[in-house]
Amino acid sequence: MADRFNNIIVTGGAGFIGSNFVHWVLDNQPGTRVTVLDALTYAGNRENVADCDPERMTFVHGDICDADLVGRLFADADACVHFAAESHNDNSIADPTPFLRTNVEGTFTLLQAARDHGVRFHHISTDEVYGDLALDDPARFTEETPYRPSSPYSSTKAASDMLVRAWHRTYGVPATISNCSNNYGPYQHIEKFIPRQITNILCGARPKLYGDGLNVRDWIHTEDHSSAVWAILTEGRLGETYLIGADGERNNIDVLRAILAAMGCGPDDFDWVRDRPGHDRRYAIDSAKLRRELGWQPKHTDFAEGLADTIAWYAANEDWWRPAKEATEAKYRAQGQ
Ligand code: NAD
Ligand code: TDX
Repeated sequence: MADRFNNIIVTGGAGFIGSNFVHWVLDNQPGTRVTVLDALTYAGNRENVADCDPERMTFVHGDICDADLVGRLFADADACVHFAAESHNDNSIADPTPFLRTNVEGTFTLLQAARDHGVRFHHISTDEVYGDLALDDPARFTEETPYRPSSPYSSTKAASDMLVRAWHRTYGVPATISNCSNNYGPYQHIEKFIPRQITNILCGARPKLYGDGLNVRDWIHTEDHSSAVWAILTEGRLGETYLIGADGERNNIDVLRAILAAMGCGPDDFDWVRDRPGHDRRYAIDSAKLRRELGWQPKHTDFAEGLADTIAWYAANEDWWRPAKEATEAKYRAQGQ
């Protein structure tokens, strides 16, 4: 089935997960060409896809809210995998405005083009649409869990999911949705938890832990997210939602102490800082549907090994992250974090 998709648009392909997906497709799907559509916000970096074969990857610098541009690109595409978003919870608390525009209006603009041109649409979403779970709750999120988003970010992602469902049911847009847990790996912006702490240590600064450090996230390597998205794009049932997760629940202080140990620091070499307002306690994904229906399995099941590779990547790519470090930390300092 995969060769149906000769030309796919990847929105947000210069961001963290989008660029990893572009590399995964070029490495694993020889029949597929990719058109990256990315506005290169503070989170996008042209360098992330600079090494891609120009015969197979075209980069378009543009906004997903630009209906004329989006319409032109969709006229020549078989499918769109939609990663572009404002993605950081702390930023959404400081200023929700760009989250409404990109995550809601941008998804609407793409759906209209998918409808006009009959393009297969896969929407990338997050487990955060389901709110949070208590630490002692045996439950995990499934496709049947009610939506209960907490933050401005997750509420705009929930809104975008609802648009996709409506455009599928009302207009017959051939769409699927995936809701994934926390990703880690190379090319992640240094505002996010794992790369912030690694790059702090590399700079000689102390890592920063929010609240009591007991919040749980369900970690998945971004390469496993890519393989799951491809399975859903090519084999998933239209109109369906699939949860993506790799059984990687860990609390923040354990992850931080694993980073500290791997980088030769002591277990208490960090600062406790102000908690995030409305901070979700725990995320946990049950990915049984994806595994059962599509036979997907994660490859990166050893978190310590994935973390060591990620630390090595940031240590070897200081030129990539250094230009953003001071501005990122200045923003956090102003928020008491
Ligand atoms: P990111 O912030 O690293 O990248 C977002 C990309 O989108 C950037 O390249 C940016 O330039 C681009 N972009 C932003 N606004 C745009 C616009 N208006 N037009 C065109 N491009 C625009 O994000 P990420 O962490 O790679 O997340 C990608 C997707 O995955 C998002 O939809 C996010 O909600 C979802 N997701 C992320 C995680 C995670 O752990 N990071 C987990 C689950 C789901
Ligand atoms: O310095 C920090 N210290 C800290 O304790 C930062 C940046 C974060 N944290 C905590 C907050 C969270 O409990 O670490 C956890 C992870 O934080 P983030 O990396 O900001 O991720 P999160 O808020 O869980 O959201 C991520 O996963 C779901 C992505 O950013 C979202 O795009 C995705 O939808």
